[in-house]
Amino acid sequence: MLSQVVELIENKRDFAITTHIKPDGDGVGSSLGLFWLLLSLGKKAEVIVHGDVPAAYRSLPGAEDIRDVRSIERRYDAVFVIECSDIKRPGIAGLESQFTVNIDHHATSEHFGTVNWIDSTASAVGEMIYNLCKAIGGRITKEIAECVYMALVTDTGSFHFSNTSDRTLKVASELIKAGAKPAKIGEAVYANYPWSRIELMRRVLDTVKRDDSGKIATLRQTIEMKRLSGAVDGDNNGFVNIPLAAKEVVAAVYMREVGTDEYRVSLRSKGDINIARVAEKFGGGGHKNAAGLRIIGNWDEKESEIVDAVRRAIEASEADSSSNGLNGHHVK
Ligand SMILES: [Mn+2]
Repeated sequence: MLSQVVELIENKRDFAITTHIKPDGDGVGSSLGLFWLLLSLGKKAEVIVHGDVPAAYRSLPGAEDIRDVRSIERRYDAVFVIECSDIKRPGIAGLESQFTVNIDHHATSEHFGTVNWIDSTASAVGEMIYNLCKAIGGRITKEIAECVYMALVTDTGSFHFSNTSDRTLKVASELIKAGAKPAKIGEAVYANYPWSRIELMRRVLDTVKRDDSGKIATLRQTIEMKRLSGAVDGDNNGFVNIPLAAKEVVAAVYMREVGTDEYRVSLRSKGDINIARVAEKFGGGGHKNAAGLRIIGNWDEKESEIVDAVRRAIEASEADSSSNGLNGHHVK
């Protein structure tokens, strides 16, 4: 819990911070926010991540010093593990034998850390880092503000997903006061992709269809589309949400070919439709409005099995309520 984290930061001095592979804005922003907090307290800290930092987050202060690490080389007083469901998620060998501090806002997180601080009411780990800064009596520097703001903006879909609370906006307001620039950070995330994203989007959108009810939209992406577009990882971020812009569409299924007869599937829904239940039926998981799974088999057959399951989830939600707000939450 928070008090344990405060105590260990006060009593130790040599830290590393890591997050999951293919980190999102919360992973990178929270790691760097904590990094700047530790430095401001006179501690030693470094951020270590398996792989490259995605382009959207490279303009954050401290991002250029993040080290690509696959295996831990030495003993730290403690290693903070940000936004990970288990100790394997960072993809860094040797983490198990360190003193680890698990910081996450997903209720499903395993308590794998030596110390565990899980707050499922936080919109993002970024919100927790802000709380930590306050609890430890630290000052919100401009660097901390920019990094934590990035975490909030990306995890809440620019403050419109269902995890956005009055606290989230209060924290965001404090961060802006401390020097975070919403327009600059928004541009880094939403207007900073390579052209290959547009090429890939054009091809994927060409496959968009709806079922007979008009409520479920499907999208497909082949390996060939990715190749023709010259696309890189991350170029397809958010494609699954595009059909949800239509009023009558309440669920979207985005199937991405990753091998022979093998697909990664992203699912999204609006309101009370529990799309996580659908993902679980196929061995996947996620949140109520955002989930994912991996599936093997014939494309048409698997797509219709998934669409049928989504249809049943829609019927179940229509049967038990009339709520229909626009919701969503990210999946790690
Ligand atoms: Mn998060």
